[in-house]
Amino acid sequence: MTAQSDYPFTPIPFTDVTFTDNFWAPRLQTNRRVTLPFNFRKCEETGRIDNFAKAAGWMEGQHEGIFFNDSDVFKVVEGAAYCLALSPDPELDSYLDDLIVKFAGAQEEDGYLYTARTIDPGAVRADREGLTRWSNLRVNHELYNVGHLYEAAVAHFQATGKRTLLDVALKNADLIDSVFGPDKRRDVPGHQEIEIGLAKLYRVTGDERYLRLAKFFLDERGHANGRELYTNFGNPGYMQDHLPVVEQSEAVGHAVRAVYMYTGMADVAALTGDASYIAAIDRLWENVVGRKLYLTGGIGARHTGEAFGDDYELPNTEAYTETCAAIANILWNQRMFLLHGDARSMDVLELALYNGFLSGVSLSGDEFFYTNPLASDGKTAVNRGRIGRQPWFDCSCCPTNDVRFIASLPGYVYASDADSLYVNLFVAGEGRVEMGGQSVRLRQETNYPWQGRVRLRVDPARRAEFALRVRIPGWATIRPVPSDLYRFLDVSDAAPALTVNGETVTPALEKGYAVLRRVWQPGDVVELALPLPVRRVLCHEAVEGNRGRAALMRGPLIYCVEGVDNGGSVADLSLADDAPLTVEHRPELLNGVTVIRGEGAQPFTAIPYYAWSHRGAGEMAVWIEREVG
Ligand code: FUB
Ligand code: ZN
Repeated sequence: MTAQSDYPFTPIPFTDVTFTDNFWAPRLQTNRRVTLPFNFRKCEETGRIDNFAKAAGWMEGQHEGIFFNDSDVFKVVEGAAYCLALSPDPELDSYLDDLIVKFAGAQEEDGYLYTARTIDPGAVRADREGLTRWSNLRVNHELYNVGHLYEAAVAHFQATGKRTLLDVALKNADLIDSVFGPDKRRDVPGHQEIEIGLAKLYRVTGDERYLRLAKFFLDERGHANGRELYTNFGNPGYMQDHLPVVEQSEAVGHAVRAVYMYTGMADVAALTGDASYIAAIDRLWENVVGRKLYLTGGIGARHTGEAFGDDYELPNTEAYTETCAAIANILWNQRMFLLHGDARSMDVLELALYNGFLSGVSLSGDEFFYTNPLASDGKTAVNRGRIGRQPWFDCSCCPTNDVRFIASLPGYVYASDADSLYVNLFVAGEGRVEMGGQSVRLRQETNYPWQGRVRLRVDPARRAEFALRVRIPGWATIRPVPSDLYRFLDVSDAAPALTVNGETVTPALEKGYAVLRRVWQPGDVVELALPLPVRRVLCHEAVEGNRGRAALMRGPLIYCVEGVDNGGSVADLSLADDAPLTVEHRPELLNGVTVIRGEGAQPFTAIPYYAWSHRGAGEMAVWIEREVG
């Protein structure tokens, strides 16, 4: 295996992009001020942090909670490191220093870090932690936990320049590398994640052993090599161990595991140039986007096994659509963009971002959805056995994932290659990028997603020739998602329009980007006008639950109807195809939302899906019955 450079497209790092908008900037503030400290407090209250002190021998007591709880702390640390990178905070910095001392204390002499065993090796169970190290990888998350450690360590090192956590991570990775490999122990983690972490360790150290190990864990899947292939819940593909990864074409099994794996494959493909990996994840992407994607960008239909369903198995009330799976979908689609430079991946990413992911975090930042169904009777407990948003869960993978993801969001807006600058998301704020050997400042002014006008000031330090590639979202032209899974009911003649310095331009569209190639001058202004009519969306007939139903979409936002706005019930609501629909911005409602009003025989109000369940339990539906006749 020869390491090659990296992805052909490079994201502009989140540290070089700032948000000043009214939609995301407040979310990032809430994440920093509420969600982050809240997550740390919960990790303290639930013994997740004490587990490290106990493993270090500094505290008495048994391991508390689930055997993969270490990973939650690592994920929050990763989020904290991103916050630190964005703005210095001595208190947070020293809180992390203290935590890292505990992690280092919990680490065994040879690098092993897994508090569930170290605290009391006699208290482990064969069917959980495994009686000895690595003996129950199918279940025990020994390798999953440290994948999150590696991601946190790289983030902390990059934010602070301190090697403390990175040294803990490398010592652990060196141990794993000494145990696993083609001539050593041949096994794979039951839950993928270490592959992503190892790719990051490789990037930061340049040490090819980490990249080789990531590739080993991927290549070993689906090959027995002396072990029994992993299955669960009667599902041979539950852990994506049913076939060699390069032969996989259908997304099956546990959704987070699967999509972390596809993300890791993209990283390894970018770093090694392995075309068979790319061919496999391209096929898997077609399968997910064509047959297994909710209109909200959520994935993973089944509660049993937190898993993908069969093709077109996309129930609404029973949808599992875990928040972590929406995050995984975003991580994967960013990588797919970085491989191919195709806006279709950004269309999927944007859909998941504004809908299936965002519904998972309350406006206040301290209540969460684990599952994100597309319909609710308001009575059935679906959110890990509870009704409505919850502050925490025994398995709190989602709240802890939210923290790290939101903090890193500015890194998804822009990207570049040798001669092009890509504008992928529309968020008011500033960015800075090196193009053609000089610094270019970008300033977006927009009230997206409520309004479709985007004013982009392009400020190179000196005249510079490059192509500015502005994403024209699929929803603004032909289709809500880049497949035939969903389609617009009506044809809209409103088309996106672009001007440069006030003059209308009609640039070529390449891979979903309007290509503006010119010599840019300081102060040049590009204006994009994306029409935002309310669109009715229909679903592929093969999805049983959506037959005869329509959903409402405006820009990247999917809407839902909630009982509280509609006389208590939405179950019997129906919508005529020609019923007039109007919009109204309501600054006082749900931190400011644009609502859709149906003005037909049955008047109704719809709100953005992400904002549902903030006003008590009640009925909710994304897909509304179409009135016949
Ligand atoms: O197993 C670790 C995490 O917990 C998974 O990613 C989630 O689906 C939840 O099961
Ligand atoms: Zn989760």
